[in-house]
Amino acid sequence: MATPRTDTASFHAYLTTLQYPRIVALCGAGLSASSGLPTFRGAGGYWRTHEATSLATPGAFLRDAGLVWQFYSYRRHMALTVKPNPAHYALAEFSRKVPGFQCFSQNVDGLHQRADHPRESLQLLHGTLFEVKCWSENCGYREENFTDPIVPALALPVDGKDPTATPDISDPKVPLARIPIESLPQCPRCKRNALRPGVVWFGEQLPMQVLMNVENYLNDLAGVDLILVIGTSAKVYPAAGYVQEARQRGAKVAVINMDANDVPAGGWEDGDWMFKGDAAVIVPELLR
Ligand code: BJW
Repeated sequence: MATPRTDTASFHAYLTTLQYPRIVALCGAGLSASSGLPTFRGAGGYWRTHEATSLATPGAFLRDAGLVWQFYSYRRHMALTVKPNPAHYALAEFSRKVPGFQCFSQNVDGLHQRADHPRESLQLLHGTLFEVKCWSENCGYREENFTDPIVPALALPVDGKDPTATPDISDPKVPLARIPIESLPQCPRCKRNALRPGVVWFGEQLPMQVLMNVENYLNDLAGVDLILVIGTSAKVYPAAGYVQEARQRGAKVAVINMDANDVPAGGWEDGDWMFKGDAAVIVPELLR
């Protein structure tokens, strides 16, 4: 297997050779880690005693919609509390400078949008925490929603001793209320079903328009010059497959990750880069 380069000089030199750069960033939870949001896998990948990914399924919602809503309500609250970091701003700025740049993001936290990332160069592969939709696809109701908490039953508990403090319900030692489905957000259109978060769970199709935008970009005859793989374990498909697809269209691969072992499927090829460290520091350096 080839050894990736680690110097920013060769990376910047490559960028200067591109007349009409066609560059993709595939982003994951590590991009928002230094903003203070946990990732899915590894040490921070648990919510209470649950693997975060085990709550991101339609089956989990069917089994215990109250628990799944508590998980998402907590994450909506956290995402609203934190701020975009320098990497979100650098990606937004780069997209204003480079017309052939596209950001394919798996993140649902709304931080790209709050960094003013231009909408036309942002493909939200896994939806957003700030859209909710009817559980029934036949009804099809969906709305943007930033209300925190979205219903009173999902308000964070108040500390018995200090009413100004909110105990951290991601800590399994903090008791969690059982919330009946009737107290969860209800669909205002069909009035028969609960609403659910507008994110893409395992086994669900990614938004059709987003899939089309991604495939149109990757299949463009102009090819792809570079794919930046930022803060993602690149284990979840179809997103993970975009690295190989970009390679097949001529792209070099640059990985930005805290963990140098998080290598994209297929391994390294000549001309790739691995930048080990915090995306919030490295991405602005690379895209300046
Ligand atoms: C830092 C850092 C710092 C830390 N700086 N770095 C092909 C093969 C095998 C399986 C499949 C396949 N195709 C489809 C599947 C099934 C499945 C899948 O991929 N399974 C795999 C796990 C094997 N895929 C699906 O089900 C997808 N749907 C689908 O394919 O539908 C087909 C279909 C067609 C027609 C009809 C019906 C269906 C859907 C996948 C949806 C994933 N959803 C989630 C939850 C979203 C909602 C939510 O947020 O709760 O998306 S799961 C979770 O994983 C979330 C993330 O977006 C996604 C990726 O995780 P990410 O972002 O990479 O995070 P981590 O934690 O894994 O990595 C963080 C990285 O950051 C690490 O590397 C750290 O080192 C690093 N890091 N701090 C830089 N400061």
